[in-house]
Amino acid sequence: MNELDTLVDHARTAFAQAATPADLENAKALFLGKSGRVTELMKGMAQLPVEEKKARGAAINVAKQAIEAALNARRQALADAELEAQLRAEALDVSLPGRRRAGGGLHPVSRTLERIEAIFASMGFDVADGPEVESDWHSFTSLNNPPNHPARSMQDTFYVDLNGEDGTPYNLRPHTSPMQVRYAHQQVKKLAAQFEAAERDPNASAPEIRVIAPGRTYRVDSDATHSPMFHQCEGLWLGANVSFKDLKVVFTDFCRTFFESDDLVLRFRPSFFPFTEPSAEIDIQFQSGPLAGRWLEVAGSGQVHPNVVRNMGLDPERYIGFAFGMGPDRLTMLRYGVNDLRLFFDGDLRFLSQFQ
Ligand code: 2U9
Repeated sequence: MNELDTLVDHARTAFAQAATPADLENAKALFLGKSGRVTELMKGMAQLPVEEKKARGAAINVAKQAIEAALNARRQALADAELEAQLRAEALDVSLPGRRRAGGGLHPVSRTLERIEAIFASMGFDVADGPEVESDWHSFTSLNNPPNHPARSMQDTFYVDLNGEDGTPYNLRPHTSPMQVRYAHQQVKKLAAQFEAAERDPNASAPEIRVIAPGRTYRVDSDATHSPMFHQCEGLWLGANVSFKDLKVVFTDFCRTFFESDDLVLRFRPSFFPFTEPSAEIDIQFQSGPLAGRWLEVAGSGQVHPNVVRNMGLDPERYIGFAFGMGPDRLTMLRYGVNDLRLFFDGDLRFLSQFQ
């Protein structure tokens, strides 16, 4: 093999060993560059006798073309390999099943609220709604709270930087009671003729107020069993002669239905609230299951205070009845065995998807 064949062989080997386009350009420079081997051979022709130059030049040219052909072949091979790698990386397996959007579902507390509403609707209760930003009168004064009651303090209630016409600041309602006051006023206006007839004719059946008020409420509090935003559901039944007995019957029926436990036992513990008198905390006791035998507080209740009946636009001499307040978040924790209230509001789908 002569020197030119050996040169072409070395060039082919060097190009074959170039792993990237940059390596290949460096290898090209060694053979075809300004100071490459082929350029040196061409320069070396200057010393040859004239009759040898032509043949020598032709032979070097053949070698140069062979080296350029090897260079282009390697360039193409590297480009093909790059394209192949890119196509493999971006390959889309169209035979894979489609990525379906996960189905949504109801939040566990929403399920509880729907369940509470369905049970009380079956007992003839209406469902009230109302504003979450409330006036001082609806949240406190109408409910017989004295001016300096601790519930009004900034430690317990969130206030909005806006005052009502009476100069008192608006608040984020700390309970759902205001909706019941609003509902009663609406009913008195809507059923005015019936209320007036009942005033005139003692035998006329007095219209009743029978309503629950579920919704979000806000208090300055936060730990495993308290959240700044939580849910409450209060209930109210006012009529000519709605007694504490009716409260015990209605709430016992509700709890046994809600917890699907016919032998659930309730106890009514004397307590105090400004808006009811007498007042009672309500505890339940399961007779079987993991919570059997333990008394669990689930609500507060009582006969509506006469001042509150009056603030609802009714005559407390003619309308009496009970009210209660419970925490749907707490009922949900009991029903599903959840021990940290904050889990409901973190938005972690790993927790929430267990309730679908
Ligand atoms: C009107 C008149 C009376 C609602 C009531 C309670 C007792 C009570 C809380 C306990 C903790 C709710 O679960 S909780 O967050 N509530 O204890 N609420 S009586 O009394 C009313 C409401 C509206 C017009």
